[in-house]
Amino acid sequence: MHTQVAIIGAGPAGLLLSHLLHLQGIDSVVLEIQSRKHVEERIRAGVLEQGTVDLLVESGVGARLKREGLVHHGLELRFGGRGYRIDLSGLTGGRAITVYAQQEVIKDLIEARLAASGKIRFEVKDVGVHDGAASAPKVRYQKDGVSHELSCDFVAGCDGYRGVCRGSLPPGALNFHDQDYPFSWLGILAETPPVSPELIYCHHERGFALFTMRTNRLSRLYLQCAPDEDIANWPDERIWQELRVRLGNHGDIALREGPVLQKGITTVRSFVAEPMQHGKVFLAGDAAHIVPPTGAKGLNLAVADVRVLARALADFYAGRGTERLERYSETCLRRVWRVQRFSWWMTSLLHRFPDAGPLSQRMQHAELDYLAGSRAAMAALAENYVGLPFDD
Ligand code: RFL
Ligand code: PHB
Repeated sequence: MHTQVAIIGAGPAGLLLSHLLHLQGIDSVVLEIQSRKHVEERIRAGVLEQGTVDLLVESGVGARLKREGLVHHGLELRFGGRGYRIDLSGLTGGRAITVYAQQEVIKDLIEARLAASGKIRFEVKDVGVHDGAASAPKVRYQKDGVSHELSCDFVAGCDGYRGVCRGSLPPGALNFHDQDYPFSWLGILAETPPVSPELIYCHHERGFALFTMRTNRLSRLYLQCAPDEDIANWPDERIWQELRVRLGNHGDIALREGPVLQKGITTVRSFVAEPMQHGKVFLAGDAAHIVPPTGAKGLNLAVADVRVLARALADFYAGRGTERLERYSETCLRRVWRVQRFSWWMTSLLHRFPDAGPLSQRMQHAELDYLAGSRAAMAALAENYVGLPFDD
């Protein structure tokens, strides 16, 4: 079988790329190791930048997002016993973020692809990319015990951090930049109303906590924990107790304990693979980079990558040349590094670093204090949080 673009991975990057290519009349096949149910239920990100929302709406997959997404014009930073509102919209000329769960974006994209007879192969096995540097790359995989070979013009590696595409490239083709942090995030999804209509990022001497939401009845709550934390050490009562302590008493809607629907631990990491392309293989999203979750950027960065890739492939197939394709990695990496910097900065600002001495702690408090009193510093946070403008 032949397709123009073989897309590995049906996460936000792979599905949106397939959708954007379809709008340009470009054929693709998406290969996914998990089942449709699994990818539609996987709980992850929740914050969409303005540019992400605009792209989803403009490309025709934003109707439910517009109806059900919660538009937020601000967020709160809480530390030293006080809360400070960052007026995201007031500081950015009216831009905002939208809270809409990643798995809802996934559902909307899968529905749109299937309604347009798009080809998504779920539950494939042993995906392998061959001859990625050649003019005719091939992707081999197994489905229901049968071996398949897909020949294509390009491979889009949208298979996340643990995928196979990055590793299929010759040794030395990419450089890797990697940093681990001395903590992880313990996250729960709970059936309880949010304590505030806006997100609350708390810096506390016992560690960072984040109060976010999915709907008016569903809260998403995170706690900084040890990097190698065993989830068995965190029965629900301990999580609620710790959340209450780190939130403090600020006249919020009371934090009510509700059924915990999901509980998990997320590694906090910065990672970049450079360049994001080799031969006919283009990496996008988490396959090429990971940001710590504090800036809420991973999904948004995946969307920004595939926007660039879709435009570059559209130019190529319309006979407008290869310039955008050749600049793919350079264009994406400019944004990737700026977003890495912001995510690292938010992480450094808000977490408790176990080995930080008194000087580093005082510096951190001074930076929080400066932020709380400076419109310019708040504007810098707001501008990055709502999302930097697309480059081209
Ligand atoms: P994904 O979503 O990991 O999708 C990759 C897909 O590839 C499949 N796959 C393979 N398919 C075929 N063959 C193989 N060999 C394969 N190996 C893997 C996988 O099954 C999967 O379906 O990557 P993508 O598309 O690049 O999207 C990235 C985002 O998912 C990720 O960056 C965000 O979820 C990160 N993130 C957040 N991002 C935000 O923008 N805002 C947030 O608020 C936010 N919060 C978060 C987050 C991530 C979290 N976790 C769990 C990592 C909160 C958390 C807790
Ligand atoms: C979420 O809603 O899951 C979320 C929000 C903000 C973050 C990370 C995760 O920084």
